[in-house]
Amino acid sequence: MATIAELRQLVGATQSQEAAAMTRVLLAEGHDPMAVLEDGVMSGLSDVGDRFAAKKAIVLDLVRAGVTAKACIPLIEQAFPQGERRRIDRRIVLGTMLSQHNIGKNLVGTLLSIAGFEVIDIGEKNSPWDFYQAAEKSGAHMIAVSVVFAPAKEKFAELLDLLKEMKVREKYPVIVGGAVTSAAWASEQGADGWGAQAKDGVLLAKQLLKLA
Ligand code: B12
Repeated sequence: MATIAELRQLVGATQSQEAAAMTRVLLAEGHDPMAVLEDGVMSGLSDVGDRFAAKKAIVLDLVRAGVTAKACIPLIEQAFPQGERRRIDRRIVLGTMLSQHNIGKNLVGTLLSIAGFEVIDIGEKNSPWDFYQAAEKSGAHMIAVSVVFAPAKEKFAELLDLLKEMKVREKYPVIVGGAVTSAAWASEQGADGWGAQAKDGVLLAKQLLKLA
């Protein structure tokens, strides 16, 4: 029988094809898709990240890790329970602040969409102004920001300042998550919510938009 630990090992070794094959097997054997994602793929990616931080891996390994994640995650997404397919009339602007890391952001978007929210995905490498403009243009009810590398943290603070300056801070609850963030940091910045995992985005949206 395949184990999630084996998947973690394959993702950590950035063996994309083998990892995708193992993901298929685990899902077919009935493992919980969230556990396959978090304990298999995410933990394997963290292992690559830790090696990179310890200078035991190079940028090419990060690229390979990204390719591996993109080979596995769509398979897992297909296995997520689809809910009632109910539409909720609330728009959420979602994007990655500054960086090109988009895997976590895409997962948040998938889960928000499955939950019924309308997701305005503004993609990667966004500035605070991009989030503000997209929210105003789309008549959004909330802003969700993915912060995956250190320089984006400063920009997140700038986004909250910009919203205050434009006198729309009260209009948009702002939630944040991503590899380099924490609950304490998010609350220091004045974010309305922080999520460790993509699924927290759905809980936060329901709470903050008073749907829970
Ligand atoms: C794959 C990867 C890459 C790939 C990304 C491919 C892609 N298309 O996304 C590439 C090769 C592009 C890359 C590049 C770089 N990377 Co990189 N990368 C990673 C790696 C290994 C995995 C990232 C990932 O996708 N994780 C999986 C996703 C699902 O996790 P996640 O984004 O954290 O999201 C989860 C949660 O945080 C949460 N979440 C995320 N966003 C949100 C938002 C909300 C609202 C909520 C509620 C939840 C939520 O939900 C997700 C699922 O549970 C990480 C290591 C790690 N520990 O994460 C390093 C890492 C993020 N990278 C890092 C670095 C330094 C870089 C580079 C600067 C390297 C370089 N010298 O060039 C460049 C930056 C490029 C740029 N300008 O953006 C560092 C950042 C450290 C720091 N303090 O800044 C890390 C942490 C590695 C490390 N330990 O040093 N990288």
